[in-house]
Amino acid sequence: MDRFELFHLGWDDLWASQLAESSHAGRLGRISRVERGECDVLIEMGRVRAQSDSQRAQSAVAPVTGDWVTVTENDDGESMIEMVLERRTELVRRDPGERETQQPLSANVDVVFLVHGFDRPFRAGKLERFLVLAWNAGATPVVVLTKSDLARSEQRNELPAVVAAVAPGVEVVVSSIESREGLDRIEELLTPHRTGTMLGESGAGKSSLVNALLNTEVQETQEVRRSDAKGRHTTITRDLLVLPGSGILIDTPGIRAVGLWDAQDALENVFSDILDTAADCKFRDCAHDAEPACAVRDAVEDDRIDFRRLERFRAMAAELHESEQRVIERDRSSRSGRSHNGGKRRR
Ligand SMILES: Nc1nc2c(ncn2[C@@H]2O[C@H](COP(=O)(O)OP(=O)(O)OP(=O)(O)O)[C@@H](O)[C@H]2O)c(=O)[nH]1
Ligand SMILES: [Mg+2]
Repeated sequence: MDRFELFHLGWDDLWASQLAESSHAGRLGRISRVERGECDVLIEMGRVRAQSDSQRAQSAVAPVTGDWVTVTENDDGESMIEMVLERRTELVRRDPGERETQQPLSANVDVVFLVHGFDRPFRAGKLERFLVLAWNAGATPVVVLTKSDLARSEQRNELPAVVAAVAPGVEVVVSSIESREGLDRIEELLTPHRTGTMLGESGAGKSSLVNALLNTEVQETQEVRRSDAKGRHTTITRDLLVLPGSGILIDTPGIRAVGLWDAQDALENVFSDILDTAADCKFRDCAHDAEPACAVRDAVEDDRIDFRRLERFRAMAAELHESEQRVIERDRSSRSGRSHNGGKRRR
């Protein structure tokens, strides 16, 4: 069985002081996969499978890939998750089933690679959404344009500039598993012992990148559909893998759509060009719609701001606002429900 040095898994002095302050009895480890309530945990002695203890309080944090945890054994000798250390960063989306809750995808990631293949059309709106998610997690986004060996030369030159306009200030890495272009840079970004995860559509080449960095075919990959380069949803769990040099990478299932959750600040970060311009609008609460003296609409007229980008910003801002309102409404009705029931009990 593989043994792990904890620092190869990302353990550091800051984590050690956090652990020292908590009361725990179990062994320390990092979650490498969660599947139907069972967690694979990497500990120094190797890999254990632990139950996410049903006896822990309902309110206890449910572990996700990337969490640091302690693991104890119950009377039957089964491994159980005892405690989840407070997360430094957390990648969350709006739960696709229950719209009014959040769903954590992974924890304690430093870098989020936004993976897009040269073999498919680029959609600015999708990248902006992934950027919001990454900034909201507290991680640094990096765009990775995969399959450069398949790109035509003008596409090879143009796409990084198109991406840079949508993601100002965000690093863009062009990569290929065939020529190994860009792989060094990805490794560098994960040094020393930093954790990266990936977001991207099925077939974008996420697992192929992981395999290329591991120099072995650990993750299953599958050819994309010929007609439109669509992937086949090959990866179905979030898997944390330790790279041979330094660094940790979490492979993820492809995602098409992603709902935003409580990400107002991150949205402002992604659309800082629009918000900087909005500072010159006459009205502080200008919606950049029909208000007089709107600096943003002026910028659209002069082609300093792309109209479609403004539309996408407004749509995402409205989505976040509506979600926030629904949460307020839900909390209000659950409070009034509680006091109503209380009244019944008194009678
Ligand atoms: N030519 C070329 N093909 C690549 C490259 N990277 C990935 N591919 C191919 O793209 C296809 C899909 O790659 P995967 O790694 O399975 O994609 P994925 O993003 O993990 O997909 P899901 O697990 O479904 O989300 C496979 O046939 C890979 O061989 C590359 O750099 N160059
Ligand atoms: Mg995959």
